[in-house]
Amino acid sequence: MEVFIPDFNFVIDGRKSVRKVSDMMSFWNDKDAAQKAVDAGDPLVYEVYACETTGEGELSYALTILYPGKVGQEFYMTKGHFHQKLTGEVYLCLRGKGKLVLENREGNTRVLEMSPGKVTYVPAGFAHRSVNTGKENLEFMAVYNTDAGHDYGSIERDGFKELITKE
Ligand code: PAN
Ligand code: ZN
Repeated sequence: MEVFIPDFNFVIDGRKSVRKVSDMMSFWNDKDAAQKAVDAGDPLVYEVYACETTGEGELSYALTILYPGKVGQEFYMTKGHFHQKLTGEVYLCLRGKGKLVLENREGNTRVLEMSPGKVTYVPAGFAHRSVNTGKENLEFMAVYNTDAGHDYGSIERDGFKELITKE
């Protein structure tokens, strides 16, 4: 019997989201500092390259490149989100230094270190935000359920309790 073996060697498919300071105005703690940064050239904060599969039960994955910098006292960070479905996620840090901030709907918070080779698990039900506290790029791979869905609205409205201003 002939068995068809599909090629599962997916690569990052080049889909790219780009976030500048101006794309995240409601996420920054210091709005005046954010406006000044926009007026001074609106720097790039992060970009995401993803391989998004389709189909129930499948996994998708993405590489994030988060640049070093600050808006006011706050380090450059991702917007952060909850997953719409109760699903966890695995982060593998490849380069740089930073923090992964977790917070659930009850307001329980954890701040975890990110450094090259470190694998971090985001439990289901926890919003997550990455923060670059170093002087070089923070680069990491995230693996998540294809059906997870991304809810940014709750973070845009309420923010995270933890503001990362120190290394
Ligand atoms: C990551 C994030 C990525 C960008 O792939 O989507 O780091 O952060 P924001 O989505 O908060 O802008 C992930 O957690 N995916 O589920
Ligand atoms: Zn996620």
